[in-house]
Amino acid sequence: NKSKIENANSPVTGEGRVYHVGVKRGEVANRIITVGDPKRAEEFAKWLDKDTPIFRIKSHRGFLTLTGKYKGVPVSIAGIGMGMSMMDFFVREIRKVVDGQLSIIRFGSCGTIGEAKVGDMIVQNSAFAVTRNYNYSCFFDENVTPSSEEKPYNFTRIFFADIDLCKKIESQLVKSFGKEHVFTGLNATCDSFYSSQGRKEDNFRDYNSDLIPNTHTGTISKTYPGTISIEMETFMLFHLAKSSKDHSIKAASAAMVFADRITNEFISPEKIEELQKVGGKAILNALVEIELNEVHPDNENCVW
Ligand code: R1P
Ligand code: URA
Repeated sequence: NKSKIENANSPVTGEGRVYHVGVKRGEVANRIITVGDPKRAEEFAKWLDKDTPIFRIKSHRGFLTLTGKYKGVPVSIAGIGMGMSMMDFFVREIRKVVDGQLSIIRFGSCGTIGEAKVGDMIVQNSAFAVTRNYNYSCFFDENVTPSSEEKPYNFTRIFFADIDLCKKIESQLVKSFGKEHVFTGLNATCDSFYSSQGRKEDNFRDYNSDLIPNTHTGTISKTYPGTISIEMETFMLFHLAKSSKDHSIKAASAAMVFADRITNEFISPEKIEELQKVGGKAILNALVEIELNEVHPDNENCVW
């Protein structure tokens, strides 16, 4: 049975497909762009070389992988959904089925808490995570007075992107959007779009009003001054690249600003279309420019 999994520790089907992302060796290139929205992945795939057919696979867990060539170089574009755990599934499972070095660029959307405006581009050269402190006493009992050391949100240390890859992305984005629309800096990856991103909601007790209080002086900015963007995956990508045993992953991240968390402005659907078109090409250019020690499987197992 080709779909049977023999090993619970490393779930791969008899056919060699990783359990969640659903791909096998030869279906994913060493150079990868990850996005959250599968429609964005399809949009980027329109830039791929027309003379190589695009391989497309959608997994039962919502991962979409598209593989083809860009300027003659094999690349994959993946729609992975949202959140740190989806990035964790993706990076770990892809690492199992691709040999040689990997270059992974996330191209997402984000909120700004810095100088960038809605519609600008942010190159995230470093990232920390903000996670809900599930043990915070008030989450358990709203009548408890928390001790002064207890905080409702935790902050990790900072992990870094691959510098060369960042520079290439930055220069491609500047070429496409102009210097005044491209910002580079520190990103906060949050474990919720809502609570740990400081959104105020009527239905839950989140104790998050200090995180981003519509000024640049919230707990996020105080903990890490200079934080310019917030989103939900980049930290995990940088963290896994750093903790890969053979240091074989070059990771970087850029994002389109969809939300201004200081003014509360949100991007229009028309502007998203426009940014994705131009941004996708810039990111593909950066992806194929980077030096990489690629290992391609033999022809019969390879989709490109
Ligand atoms: C939330 O709306 C989603 O948008 C951002 C966040 O990281 C989160 O995944 O990125 P994507 O547009 O790539 O999904
Ligand atoms: N993505 C996020 O995670 N947050 C925002 O505010 C916008 C996009």
